[in-house]
Amino acid sequence: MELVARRDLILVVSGLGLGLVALGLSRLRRRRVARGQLWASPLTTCSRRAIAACVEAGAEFRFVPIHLAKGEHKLPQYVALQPYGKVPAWRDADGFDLFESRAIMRHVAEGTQLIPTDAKALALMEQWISVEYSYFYPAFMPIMYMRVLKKAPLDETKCQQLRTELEPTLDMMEAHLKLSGHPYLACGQFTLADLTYLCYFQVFGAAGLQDALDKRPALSHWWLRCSARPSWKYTVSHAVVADYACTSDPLGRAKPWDP
Ligand SMILES: N[C@@H](CCC(=O)N[C@@H](CS)C(=O)NCC(=O)O)C(=O)O
Repeated sequence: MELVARRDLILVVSGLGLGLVALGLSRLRRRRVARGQLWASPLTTCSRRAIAACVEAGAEFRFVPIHLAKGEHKLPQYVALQPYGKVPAWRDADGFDLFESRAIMRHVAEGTQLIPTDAKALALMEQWISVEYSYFYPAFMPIMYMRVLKKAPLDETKCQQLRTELEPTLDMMEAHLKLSGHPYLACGQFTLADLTYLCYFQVFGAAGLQDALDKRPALSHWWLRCSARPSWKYTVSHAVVADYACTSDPLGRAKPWDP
């Protein structure tokens, strides 16, 4: 009898020990802070994704503005960092280089609340990031090029056709937000699934799509909730744009980020 009790005690104590180790490890995972340097143009969608991820993740980073109009993204020293000559680009404090905004957002957010640990929430986050890249971006971006950036000749028929392609994704987001009962796309917390879309909704009005948002109440509330976050306000604030305006040498004059 005494033996059984002792064995049970040992089991309980080792169970508790394992639990504490697991708790410690999960705490440790949550404490990771990205450190490095971000080259970006704060007025562009891809840069905004990366800036918001850095700010939201609490990364310690130097922000290096790249002036697209001056062609700074085509300078050889920048192309050595981003071989396509596009923004953004990232360098870890240990010298590890990375480009592509979605890769940067994942890297700087690793070990933070922006990436859920729950398997289903994580899978949903990946689903919505994939929807953004596969369906949302291809339909939205050409409209943005025509109506906002005016880099392509305006073709209203084409815009209408692209909008028709975008609508099912907006419907799916609306239905998912309504049915899941969650305030955010992947779960109850703000994750990269939400963050990756903010750069587009920021310019929805300018892209002539405001009514597409207004007629979807769950999506409208989600946008209000997300765009009120301090990280997003900073990302689209004059502070970033002012840094951007006063820089002449993108690689030589990195400025410490000042929240
Ligand atoms: N897939 C890339 C796209 C990068 C990209 O196209 N960046 C644009 C701004 S959103 C750019 O640098 N444009 C300037 C150019 O192409 O010359 C990413 O997500 O980082």
